[in-house]
Amino acid sequence: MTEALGKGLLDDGKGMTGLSQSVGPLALRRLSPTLGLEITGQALNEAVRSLSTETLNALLAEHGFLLFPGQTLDEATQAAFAACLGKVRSEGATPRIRYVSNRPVDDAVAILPKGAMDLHVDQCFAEHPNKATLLYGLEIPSKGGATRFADAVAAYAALPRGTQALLSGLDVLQAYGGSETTRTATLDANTATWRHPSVIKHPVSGHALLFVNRLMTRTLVGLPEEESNALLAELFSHLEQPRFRYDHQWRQGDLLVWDNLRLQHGRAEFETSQSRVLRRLTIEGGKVERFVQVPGDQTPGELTDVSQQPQS
Ligand SMILES: O=C(O)CCC(=O)C(=O)O
Repeated sequence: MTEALGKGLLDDGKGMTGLSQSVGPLALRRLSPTLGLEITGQALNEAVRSLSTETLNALLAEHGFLLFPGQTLDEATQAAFAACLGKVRSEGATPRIRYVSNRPVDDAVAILPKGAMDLHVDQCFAEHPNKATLLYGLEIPSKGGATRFADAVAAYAALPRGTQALLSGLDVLQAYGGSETTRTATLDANTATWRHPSVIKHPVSGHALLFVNRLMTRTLVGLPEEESNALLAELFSHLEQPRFRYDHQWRQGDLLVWDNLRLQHGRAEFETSQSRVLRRLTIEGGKVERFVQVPGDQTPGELTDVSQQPQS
């Protein structure tokens, strides 16, 4: 139902890049063959009246991220829009607003100030990872600082069947600690961790997705340490290939909304002498479900099939 809705709005049957279409007063444009939909033509609060919550979520599942450029949003307007997508993460009755910022923003909480950030999934180290993230661009450096994405659904589908089969029985330990931005050899003693399946079912599309990311996935549970490290390194490189990636170069006034399970995200390096200030809200997710593979319905890819290699 939701996929059909998303497709119905833009599908020409040819998977064309850059295909544009009007839906009432809104102009919709694909940003790449598989990822990203730009929605223009109206201020956000009017756009929300044109697009129901169901349609917004269907578009998000279909395109991975939605871009609403040229917006002027205060905290309340951004939070009201977030509420159209699901349950906003809150602190008591107040939406949890954070500024991803390298300078203080009044008395608000500023996080993740500097430098490149490895790909990750927000809150994958907790029982219920977030469903979606909304970032709004307030101050943008002249160079660098793109938000980087990798499509974990496409990456899974491109794995060889043997690797898919191996992963289907494995869990991963997700953890966040040590460094906020890059993978470290060791973790802090008080690091938050959660064990999840290594391949999960997307709650909206039902697609399998690779639930392994460079910043937060520490081990494939049950494999010897060396084997786990080697396979994880291979999976990280597989996910980060250009064919699964998209970088969003920010402009002031962009509102970006992404599906936190299908897309892993991170950040490119930027010149920290310039301000980079983004306002962030997140949408709560639910229970994570293991993907159960139906034999024969995935296309094999090019990753070395580790399950076929002799054990040392
Ligand atoms: O700064 C960015 O582009 C991404 C920040 C981030 O990882 C997050 O908001 O979860």
